[in-house]
Formats: sequence, C-alpha cells, structure tokens
Amino acid sequence: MNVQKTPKRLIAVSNRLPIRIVNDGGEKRVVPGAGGLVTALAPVLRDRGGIWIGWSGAPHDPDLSGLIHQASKKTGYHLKAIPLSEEDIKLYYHGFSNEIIWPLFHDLQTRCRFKPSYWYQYLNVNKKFAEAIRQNAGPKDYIWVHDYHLMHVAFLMREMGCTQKIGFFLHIPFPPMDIFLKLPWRKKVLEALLQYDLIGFQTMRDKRHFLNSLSQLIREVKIRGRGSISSVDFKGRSIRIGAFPISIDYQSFARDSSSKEVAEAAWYLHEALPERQVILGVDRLDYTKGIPERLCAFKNALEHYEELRGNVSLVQVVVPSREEVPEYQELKAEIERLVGEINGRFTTSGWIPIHYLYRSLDRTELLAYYRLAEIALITPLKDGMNLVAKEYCACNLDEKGVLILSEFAGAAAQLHRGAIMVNPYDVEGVSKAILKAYRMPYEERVKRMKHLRRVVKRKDIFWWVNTFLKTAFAKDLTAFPVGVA
Ligand code: GDG
Repeated sequence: MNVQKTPKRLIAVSNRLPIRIVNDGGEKRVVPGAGGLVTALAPVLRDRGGIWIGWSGAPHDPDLSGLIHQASKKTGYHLKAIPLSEEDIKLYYHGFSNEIIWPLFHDLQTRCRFKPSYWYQYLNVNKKFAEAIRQNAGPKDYIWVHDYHLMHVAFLMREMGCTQKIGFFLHIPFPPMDIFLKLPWRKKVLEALLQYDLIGFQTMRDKRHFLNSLSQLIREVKIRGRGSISSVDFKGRSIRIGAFPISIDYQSFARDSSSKEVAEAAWYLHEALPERQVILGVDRLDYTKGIPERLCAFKNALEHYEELRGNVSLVQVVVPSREEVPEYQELKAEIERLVGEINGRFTTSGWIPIHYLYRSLDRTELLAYYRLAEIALITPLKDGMNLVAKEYCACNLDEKGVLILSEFAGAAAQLHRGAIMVNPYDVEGVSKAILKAYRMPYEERVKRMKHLRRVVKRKDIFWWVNTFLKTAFAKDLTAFPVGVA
C-alpha cells in the first residue's frame, strides 16, 4: 500500500474516535474500530507518530479515558478523547449536528429544529476540540478535521493564535444554495470554513453548491479555477477547495470476499433462497436512505410485473441507529408496517418476498450477502457518497451483479455508467429498474460490473488519502494533476 509521505506529523480529528466500547459481562473494554477511514489514515498516523482526537461516544467517564489510553498501544498511534457532558451530547451532537446540519445538508429542511441553544453548544464543543488540538499539536503538524460536527474548529484555533495548516473533509453532501440559506448561522459557518487551508467535498456537485453559497453570502471572496480544485482568496488567505470522492479498501473487500469462510456463508444463505434472484439493500436506519420509498417501489414491481413474483426476494438489512430518537422509532415502525403489508399480500408457500433483518451483520455475513445478491438496490434520497455501493462492486467476484443506484448518491458521479440510475422518489421508475435488472442478459451484466469494479479499484481509499494530502501540500495548483472526481 502506497501512502502519501506528508512532510509533517498528522493529527486526525473527528467527532468520534475510531474505537468501540465493548461490554464484556459488565466489564468495559476498548477495541480499535474498523472502517475505511481508519484503514486509510492508520498507516499515515503510525508512520508519523500521529494522534487521533475525538469523542469516545459515551458521556465523560474517567475510567474510560484510561482504557482509551491503553487502546493507543494497540492502534500504534495516540488516541486523545475529548470529554463531553450529557448537556454537550444533547445539544451539540443530537441537537445541532443531527437535528440541524444532518437534515439540512441532505435537503430535508422541514426536519430541522433551528434552536439557538444548539448553536451555542456547538460552538462550545468545537472550542473544546480546538483547545485539545492546540495543546497536542506541534507547530509543524498537519491537522485534518473530519465532518459536519466540527466546521468551526479551524476558526476557533485561529482565534487562539494557531498557525498550522488545517484541512477539512465533509463526508455528507453540501446543499444547494437556496437550502443552505435557511441556516440562521449561514454566514458564520461559511466564514469559519474559510479558516481551513483545504476544504474537501465528496463531489463536484457539493463543491459547486459551496462556491455558490460563498459568492452569494460573502462579497469579499475571489474564486479562481473551475476544475476539481479551485482556490478562494479571502482576507489575505488562500483556501483550496476540492472534490475528493471517498472510497473503500478495494483489495481487502475483494480478497476477503473470496475467502472460504465467506463462500461457505454465502452458500448457506443461498440454500435458504434457492432458484431466485436476491435483491439486496443495506442501510443504517435513517430517513435519508429512502427505505420506505424503496419498499413501495418493490411493492409496485410485484404488483405490475407478475414474472417477478416467486422469482425475486428482497433482503433488506437495516442497521439500528439513533434508536432513542422518536423520529427514528417512527421510521422503523413505518418500515416494519410496509414489510408486513407486502409480505402479507404476496407471500406464497415456499416464497417470502422480503427478508427483513433489523440488526448489524458481522463482516463475514455482510460480504456473503454482497456475493450472493444478483441485484443491489441502493436508493438514498441523498447521500454524501454511499460506500455500500462500492463495497458491493468490490465483492462481486463473478461480475454478474447489477447495481441500481440513486442519482442523488455521491457515488453516482463515478458509477453512473455501469449502474442503472434511478430517482428514488420515482416509485414507478425504480420498479421498472428492478424489472430491467432482473431481465438483464448475462453479457450486459458482466460488461457493466467489470466497468464498475475498475472504477472502484482505480480510486480506492488510499488514492483518496493521497490525493487529499497531495493537494494540501502541492506548491503550485496549476501543476497539480486535476480530474480527481
Ligand atoms: C457517511 C455518509 C459517506 C453497514 N451495515 C453494516 C455495515 N455497514 C457499513 C458498510 C459501510 C458503512 O457501514 C456505511 O457507509 P455509508 O457510506 O453507506 O454511510 P454513512 O454511515 O451514512 O456514512 C456517506 C460516508 O460517510 C463516508 O464518507 O459515504 O454518504 O453519510 O462501510 O459496510 N458493516 C457491518 N455490518 C453491517 O450490518 N460490518
């Protein structure tokens, strides 16, 4: 694996630390987390003796701090926990992050609760992060802040006199200007973001939306360049703005899905679903993922296309998330009502239309489903990227799977040529796409999937880290190879 040599030590900062707290018969243990971002950043952090700063995911507990410190020994880089109180978690995390920025940036402004108390606590918590970075980072370190919870960190660090280079990557979409304008603190957020040296978005679409809002709200900015990387002059600073589509560790998904363990698990699952095409959906429980809309489209397909009855089964995995929030409880109830209705209406002896799993799968089981499914049905209403789409392609070793993908997933920018593209709000359109995928001849499936796998393989998670860091350190942007998105 070829990782960009940064000239400085790296400090990664995210809302959550890359750890999991495991409860072993009443005794807590901290284990290093998995996932694409950790896989990609860990070698850079180890190589340079870096630090990862973030919240543990639980209210402050001094015992946990000790355990996190010990976990640093296993990760090979230092983990620094930011203590958050119950009040911080309620107002900054559940409030500002999840009830304002998350829905607004996914174009669902009617779900936002623009409470001033959320805003003030967001600033307080960002200050805690800024202070921890100030105390732990050296003057030559490169600081890379992740995601929408921490948009003010650079601004608050500059107020403290910090002069290090600081980069920011937004994992979720940036909304169109007329939606962003609804945010009561819109100008403050944009001005704060301009205290970063590099701002990365998932797609050119997000970058364009950001630049539109910027030119509308902040008169003094001068924007240069229209390609993957632009630069913005603001109050004597020059800020780079780029599109860097995040990805997965392609090789590890391809390798692990060819393992004996996964092949066996896939065989057992196949035994339970014989002689029919499996359609797969895998999503965290979230209203942005378009699960009820997808179920309605599947129902429409069964109603209108008789040949699908008895010949396809939808396996819908819903991973529990934010279960304490009433909106998410209602979403779960709606999904379960639809599953019940569709199964009640269409089930025949020996065939169940929807297999519904409300739990998290272990990696072997997840990969087995990826290998098994003839069709992946990925229809978020809006998504920063959607890694499930890329993982499905990487695991599709026999290259005959069909990807049905929402136009509004960030992944669409790279995968639109191989996937069947759909508007997730268009029930009849998605229903037709299901029929098209079901009927797609073998040769066309292979041609499309080969293309998709090439795209995901070429721009994997290591490419993403390298490209971001290269952009951060390139002296001259005119010489920089563009075309990243
Ligand atoms: C945010 C943005 C952007 C899911 N179920 C199981 C499981 N997963 C793993 C998948 C995948 C990840 O979770 C989900 O990634 P997504 O990209 O789909 O979505 P978000 O969590 O919303 O992430 C998103 C991403 O950040 C990265 O920038 O793409 O747009 O919203 O890796 O494999 N893993 C296991 N069992 C499960 O049941 N083991």
